[in-house]
Amino acid sequence: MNKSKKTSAASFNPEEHSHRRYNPLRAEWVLVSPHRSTRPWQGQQEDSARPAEVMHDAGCYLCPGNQRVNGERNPVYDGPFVFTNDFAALQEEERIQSRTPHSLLLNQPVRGTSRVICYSPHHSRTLPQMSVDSINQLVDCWSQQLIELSATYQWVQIFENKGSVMGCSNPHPHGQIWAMDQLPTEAQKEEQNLLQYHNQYRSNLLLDYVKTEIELDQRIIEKSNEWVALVPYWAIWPFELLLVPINPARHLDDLSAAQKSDLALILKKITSRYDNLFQCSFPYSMGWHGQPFNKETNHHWQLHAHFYPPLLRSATIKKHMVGFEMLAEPQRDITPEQAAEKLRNCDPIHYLETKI
Ligand code: H2U
Ligand code: ZN
Repeated sequence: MNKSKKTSAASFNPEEHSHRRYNPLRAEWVLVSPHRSTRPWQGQQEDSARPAEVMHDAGCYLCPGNQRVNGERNPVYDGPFVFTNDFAALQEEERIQSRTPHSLLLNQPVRGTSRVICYSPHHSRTLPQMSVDSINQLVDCWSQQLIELSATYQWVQIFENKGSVMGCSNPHPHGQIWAMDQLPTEAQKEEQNLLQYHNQYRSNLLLDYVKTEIELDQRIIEKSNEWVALVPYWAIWPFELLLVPINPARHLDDLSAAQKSDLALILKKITSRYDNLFQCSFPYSMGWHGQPFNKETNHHWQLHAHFYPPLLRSATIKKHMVGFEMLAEPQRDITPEQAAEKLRNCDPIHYLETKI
């Protein structure tokens, strides 16, 4: 036995030493290596030449009045505009399960629909550059879509892929809504873990978590009377954010007037901080998670949005989920606390907006 090894165990400081953090929403771990982030910060800002504002682009499939790929013409819309995706990933027809040749070859038919949501008629104005009024209209639109689709489908996934690095195919600011009759994998994980916590503690996991984060105030980026945006303790992506109402709300269609009126502004502020970090249009995938529409009481659910941005050190240097991450578990160098500090040091007013 190597005694020297045993006696040399030093005290553990999570700000310096490698450790793992637990994500209670997914029941998964992330490896954190803070000692590696003491390497010099090479965050460089790209050429911050003011990008041209384009109100309307004749060649854009999503601009008002233009023709889409399949020949259909968009109306001359003046707020958010929703249409069924011309290349929908989900189909509305019901199919009957057929036998598969072996229990290892499982499949199941799925019913659903995919929609595209153009945020506004403006071709180049992304979320942080939209007016609070215009973001409010988007929030209303999300909520109406939820009400409509939840009558048929159990899970309504509202999301946005922003930036070509995230695979976004069109610069006109838009998101998507995919609704389906079953819980997709990520929703199923949250459902299971939120329910287990609720059964064990008779309390809501996310409400408890937000309360703790407000008390600690180490990872919070923005806080209003009704919402908090923070880098979660278990974040995987360098500048990942979780946006949660402080008081109960099960989904976007369940917001109180106060929660609703605060949401547009906090969305504008956090996405502006993102753009300001590297003075670029900050790419991300974001989306809303809320209660499934399964006619249960769902006391264990609390509405929240995840922001998963890939950038690490500059407008072009992104984190790659490869190697150890693909084969073992996600890993990060910059700690969530360091990331939170960098985002907190950014202005909540967009760098292209003139300060008054
Ligand atoms: P992303 O760029 O976030 O992938 O979304 C754009 C979606 O818009 C994409 O799924 C759809 C594509 O199928 N689309 C149409 O439905 N019609 C068009 O004319 C252009 C793009
Ligand atoms: Zn456009």
